[in-house]
Amino acid sequence: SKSQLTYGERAKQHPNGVARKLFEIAESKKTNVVVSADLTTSKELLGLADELGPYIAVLKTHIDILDDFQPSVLQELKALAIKHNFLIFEDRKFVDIGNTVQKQYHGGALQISSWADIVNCTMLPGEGIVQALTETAERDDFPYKGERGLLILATMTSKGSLATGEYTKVSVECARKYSRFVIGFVASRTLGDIETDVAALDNEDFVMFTTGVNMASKGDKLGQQYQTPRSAVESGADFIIAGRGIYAVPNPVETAKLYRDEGWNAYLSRVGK
Ligand code: 6AU
Repeated sequence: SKSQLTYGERAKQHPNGVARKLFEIAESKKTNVVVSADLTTSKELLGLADELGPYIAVLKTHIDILDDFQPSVLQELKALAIKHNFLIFEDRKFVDIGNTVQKQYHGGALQISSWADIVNCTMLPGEGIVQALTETAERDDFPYKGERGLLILATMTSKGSLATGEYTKVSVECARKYSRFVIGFVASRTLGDIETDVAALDNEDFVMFTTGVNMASKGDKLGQQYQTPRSAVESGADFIIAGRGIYAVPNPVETAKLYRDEGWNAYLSRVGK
């Protein structure tokens, strides 16, 4: 399967421009870390992005949790993404009918499609949500056509998650049908039946982002469940998403390097290097 190939090899073969860029960044910076920058002021968010930029492949945002949001923060984030060569993933988890998610993706106060390389959606609404997002990203009048990608949230890390079974199965089917825009999944193979589903075809290369990654904790009081970077990569993660394990410790930079090293070494073992 594709998880035996190096990021560099996958970069050369992948039909989607964002996936290619992602793999190129991972290969050149030797990192598969995505930092979940769940901070609530612009100053903290930008500060973390600048400090951790050299060690991460992707910065994941929840832009709607900023207390002091102003459009200028997006310009500054973009500038940092260029400075440090990382992609931006807005963890918006679209979950609505096609007509609504198209407006939420492009419009409103946040104009997500103008700055986020990657977004995600849930499969709760059914195929229509992926169809709507794919069609709108492929329109000739969309200025970022070909420079954007979608991840489907195929399993969830929270205790008692309902994103299992049939839900996960439809996630995989939809990713296949709309693979022009869907570059992969947010999922943990250890949590669902996604392994058998994704392993089935060989002519495809979905990127697996695994969240719920923490080196120092097993979970939180609100039902979050953690595994280590190594365990995530060993069970198929291409990119590991870590939030509090990195930003809520005394030394985020040193800690980000530890996550990078553990994630990278697990990847090297997986590809046999
Ligand atoms: O490392 P943490 O627990 O501080 O943060 C985990 C981050 C949060 C969640 O909103 C997000 O990952 N997340 C997701 C995503 C990325 O879609 C899915 C999921 O199942 N669990 C989860 O924690 O920003």
